[in-house]
Amino acid sequence: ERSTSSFSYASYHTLEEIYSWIDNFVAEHSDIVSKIRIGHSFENRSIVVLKFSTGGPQRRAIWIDTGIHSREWITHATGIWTAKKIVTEYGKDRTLTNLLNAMDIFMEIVTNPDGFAFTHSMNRLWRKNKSTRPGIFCIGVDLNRNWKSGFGGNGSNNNPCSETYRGPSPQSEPEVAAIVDFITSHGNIKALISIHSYSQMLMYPYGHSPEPVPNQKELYDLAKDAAQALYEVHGIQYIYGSISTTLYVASGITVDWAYDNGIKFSFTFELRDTGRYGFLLPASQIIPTAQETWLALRTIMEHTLNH
Ligand code: ING
Ligand code: ZN
Repeated sequence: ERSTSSFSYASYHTLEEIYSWIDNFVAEHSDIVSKIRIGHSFENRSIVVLKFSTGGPQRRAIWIDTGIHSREWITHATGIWTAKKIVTEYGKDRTLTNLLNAMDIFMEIVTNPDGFAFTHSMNRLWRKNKSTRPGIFCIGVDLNRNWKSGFGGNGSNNNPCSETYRGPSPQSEPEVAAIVDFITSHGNIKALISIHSYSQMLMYPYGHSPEPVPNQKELYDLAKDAAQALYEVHGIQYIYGSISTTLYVASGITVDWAYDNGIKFSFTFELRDTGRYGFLLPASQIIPTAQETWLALRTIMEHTLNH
């Protein structure tokens, strides 16, 4: 495809389709969107980030990642719709316009490209990346257990055959290391939002411990407002709270690392549904899911802008 006008936002797409959509999208909106290659995957695929910016060097910024778990297809689809929404709302929606006049947004749509390619070719329910190591029979590390904060703690696994295998050491995986390097060297990321599915939850640190974070009241109130804004779109209920007290204890996760590295607005979503379709959410739910998620994202972004 040579333009995004023929792209169906209401369908699921392959990696090649998404990467070609990204190139067309950047070409069509080069005034505010650019593509940054932040690294490459274990199987040497490009890891790319979309940058939304109206100018200024190293502005305060918001980071959004989707698809760190490859089987969670609704997250990539929601990310793509959201990217399109950002360019169409700039100059129209007051909140988004104010935000982009002062801050940048970074979006990593395919955070686990090798796993995502594998969900199309071989195993629709593949979660981990595709890394291999000499002498280890099983394939893949759980990229949401490979971060340095709380690495090796409860709710992560030392067994390479486990779905929550943490890997041999923090940031051992190139897909995680690329983000750590990018965010660390950027140095001005104020909010990080890591999008998963499914369960309809909006959560914040910590995952590795039930200990409340210093700004837990602020995060709770903001999650509540965001969940309310989401609910008002299609009547879908999200539960919210800290990860360890709302879902389960999980260690070495993205948002704990972000929080411990100074990103005080760190959230993780679990999108639709609550289990009827699970990871196999019908494509007919892509647009409604993205629409409601947008209102929650906007609530978090607005708060970040003003604090
Ligand atoms: N569940 C997440 C998992 O990695 C999660 C839950 C999300 C835990 C964010 C911690 C942080 O186990 C899914 N569905 O991936
Ligand atoms: Zn996940």
